Amino acid sequence: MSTPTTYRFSFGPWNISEGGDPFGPTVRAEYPHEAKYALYKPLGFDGVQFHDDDVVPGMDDLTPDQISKKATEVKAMLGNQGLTPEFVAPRLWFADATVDGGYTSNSAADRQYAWDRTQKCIDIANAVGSKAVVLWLAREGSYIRESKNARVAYDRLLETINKMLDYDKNIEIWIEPKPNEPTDQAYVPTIGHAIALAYASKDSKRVKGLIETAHALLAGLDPSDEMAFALAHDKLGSVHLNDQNGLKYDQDKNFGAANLRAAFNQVRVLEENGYGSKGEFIGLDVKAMRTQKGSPITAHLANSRTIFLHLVDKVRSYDRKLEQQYIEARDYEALELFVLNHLMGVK
Ligand code: GLO
Ligand code: MG
Repeated sequence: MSTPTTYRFSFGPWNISEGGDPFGPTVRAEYPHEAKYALYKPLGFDGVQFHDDDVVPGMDDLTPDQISKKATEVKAMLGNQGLTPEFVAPRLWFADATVDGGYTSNSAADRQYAWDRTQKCIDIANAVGSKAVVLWLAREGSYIRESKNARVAYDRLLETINKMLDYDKNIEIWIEPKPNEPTDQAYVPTIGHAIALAYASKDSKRVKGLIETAHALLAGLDPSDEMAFALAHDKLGSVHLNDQNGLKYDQDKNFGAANLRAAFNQVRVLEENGYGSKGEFIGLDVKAMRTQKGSPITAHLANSRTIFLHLVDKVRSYDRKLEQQYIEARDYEALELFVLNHLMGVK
């Protein structure tokens, strides 16, 4: 497997935020959405991840022509900045019609809204020049277990995936699993669920996963093992590297900030499996700290990227012969000390 010598990085405009949270208003001056594109290259990023309405704000009230015109403008803007639109995700968690989910809502009218919105999202992905749509299934779950029929919900999710594959014969669908938040229990909590849906679909090659570190940790799983599972099926479309300090709200901390060793292992698995060599991006889904002053706030993105690159060095300078010796001798005490010393730079 070939290892890319360099990596391409991406993030979404939502990662540059004004610092609002559920307990308080924004704390920084608003930074115009479209001015964000000029920040990417200087920060060392080449890819932009989008929600459909990041590309076309207010899209629910626009005609197909207006949507296409706006998306074409954004495509030109990206072209001018030398940026690649990595994916577009339908934002199915804001509208009144998605209060109880979209594809899995009990209301037929809500499900119709979700499908209409998904078609528009695919149209936007095409117009902006992106080959993938990400499904973060935010509200496809339940707040109380008895409110929805899980069996029916799985049928509806698969039906939607098949309809998307039919609607566009080229687009890839990358499912981003998350076990909870905003719902109590989500229907696609892990990459295993996502990949089962992929294989059950009518064109499994075009259905993959996007693994976010924090989401795997919230499911009580090891992110590097989740990544290895997807890679073994050639189904890791993208990643959202970040970090998470235990089982609490979704923190989106800087990559490596809570568990450097787990971050090292994610980079190790990505490197060992040639992730990136087919153009896959290293996506970062990191949250700007509310306490940070100024506008725009970008240090969290630059710092997470820097940590990733330091860890690439650590993976490449990891003594594989010694590793093998310890594994063969089954001396995992020595192996663990070797890993920790290596991470700390102790010779
Ligand atoms: C939230 C998700 C979210 C998605 C994004 C793209 O927990 O991580 O940020 O990644 O909306 O679909
Ligand atoms: Mg994410």
